[in-house]
Amino acid sequence: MPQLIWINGKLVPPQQATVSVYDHGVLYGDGVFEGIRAYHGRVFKLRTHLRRLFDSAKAIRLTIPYTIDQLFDATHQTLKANNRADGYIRLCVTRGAGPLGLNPFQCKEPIVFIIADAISLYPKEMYDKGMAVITASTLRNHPAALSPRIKSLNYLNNILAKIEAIDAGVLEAVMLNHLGYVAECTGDNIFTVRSFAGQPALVMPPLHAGVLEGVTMNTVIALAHQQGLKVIHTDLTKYDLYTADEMFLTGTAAEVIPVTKVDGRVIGDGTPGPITRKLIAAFHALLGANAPED
Ligand code: PXG
Repeated sequence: MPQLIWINGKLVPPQQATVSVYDHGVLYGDGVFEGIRAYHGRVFKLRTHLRRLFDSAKAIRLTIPYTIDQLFDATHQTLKANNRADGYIRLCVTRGAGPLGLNPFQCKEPIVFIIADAISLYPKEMYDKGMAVITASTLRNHPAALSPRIKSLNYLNNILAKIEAIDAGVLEAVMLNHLGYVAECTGDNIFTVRSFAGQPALVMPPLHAGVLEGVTMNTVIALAHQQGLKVIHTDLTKYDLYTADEMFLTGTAAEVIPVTKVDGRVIGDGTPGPITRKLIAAFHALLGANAPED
């Protein structure tokens, strides 16, 4: 348990870090959040996460009563107050308390809170041997209904797909969009590896397939470019997953994790492939004492 939570400018014990039952974050899932990681006292890509937070807030007409610089400092303050150099940071902005009814503009004070805690999403052996996933029957939110670009407090769409995964005995589910194309997993972005004339390339869904623009995803794309790998954004079907040479997922909590089975079908030769392993190594090399905070 963290010792202190940052909430609207104050560091308080968890029992005192409370929101109202009238908070529209609770009543309607009206709010936005970020999940961020700290490594060796450095907060990985903190400014990129904060920019996405402000973009998500703008997309739902929520004004965050702090600046990016203030939340940057508040995040470090929270880590320090909990003596944490490594861990997981959950930064949430709720619409705040207001009268019953959907109207968000009667909520006068958004609540911003920052939790510094630990997270371990997948067992270590899955990073060595690869993980199995399923494709969910629950479709990703239609972008015209609730854009998957918004990291909102309403995760029911993803939770329903996650339940399908757990029911099927695996930990993650691939979500397709309303057109039947691959979008992303419930909390991770999807990459495949495929060779063209003997040259391996990364092949992945475009953002318009209904994808959250992952911070880890963009980091891995940059690493791939540094390694001279081509990155192709194109619509993928289940067929493209089943016949890929390699597959892996990226996310703040998951980092980079190989996938070796989809719907019970073996991907590639059933072990984490060479491109996946090379990108995992390159990603880990970024997480040292000089981990980027920009
Ligand atoms: N897609 C979705 C729907 C996500 O929620 C990602 C992709 C990966 O994005 P990043 O920026 O993290 O590379 C996410 C992120 C959790 C947890 O508590 C989930 C995420 C991040 C951190 C923690 O399960 N999802």
